[in-house]
Amino acid sequence: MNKDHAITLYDLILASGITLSPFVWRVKLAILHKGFKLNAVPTSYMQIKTILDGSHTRLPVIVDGETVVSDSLAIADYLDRAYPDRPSLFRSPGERNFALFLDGWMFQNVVRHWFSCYCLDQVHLSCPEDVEYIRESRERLFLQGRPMEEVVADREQRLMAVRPNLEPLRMLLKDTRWFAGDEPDHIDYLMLSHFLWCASLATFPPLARDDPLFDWINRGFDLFGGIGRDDRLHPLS
Ligand SMILES: N[C@@H](CCC(=O)N[C@@H](CS)C(=O)NCC(=O)O)C(=O)O
Repeated sequence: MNKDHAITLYDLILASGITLSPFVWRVKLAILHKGFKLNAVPTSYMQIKTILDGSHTRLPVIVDGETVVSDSLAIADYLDRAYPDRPSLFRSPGERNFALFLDGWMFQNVVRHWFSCYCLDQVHLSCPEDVEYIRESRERLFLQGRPMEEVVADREQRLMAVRPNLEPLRMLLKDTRWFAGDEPDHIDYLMLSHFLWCASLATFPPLARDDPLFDWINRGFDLFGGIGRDDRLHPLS
């Protein structure tokens, strides 16, 4: 295979064509970090079952030559295993553990709350064929059957209340340029993927303008020619 070949990524998109899924965002960043070209195939939720052999139910899925890999963590591990001569996504097993911990912490303490504030935006911004599925499945699986309009009603106050939960990230970033140290790697991409997901949906911003996290967020959104500088993304403050 050509050393600069493109890796195909089945991308999960909103109606505007922008990526939605945090799991896809992190894989996009990972492929670019490895120095590959990205061949993103826009895919709606309803189209997932039509890709490749029809066996896939979730994205991301990548195709690299003859190899098909699904699941964002398995994809990162595959890229490091298959291309050890290129920049590592995880520089050590300890760093990988820390990255997984931080990712789980972020889901539990921040993303879960943000989701309940932005679920209705997802319905409004989804591809037409996804709208009904997203509303029904998200209300049933994640919102205890409550109508989204009711769930998001007090979101402005709740978004304010989530801001202090991000304090451990602010503390950490006081002493380090990236979560991974002097240069970003997959720890930063996992964390950036949450803010990119949020920006894909946030018709009302989650953060204050003077949030010190913006130093890192802005540098992250500038990576790879400005991956987070897309007009279809919403401002985070
Ligand atoms: N553990 C998987 C999770 C992937 C995942 O849950 N993807 C969601 C999008 S965020 C999906 O494809 N959902 C399909 C559906 O809900 O029908 C990974 O890390 O890739």
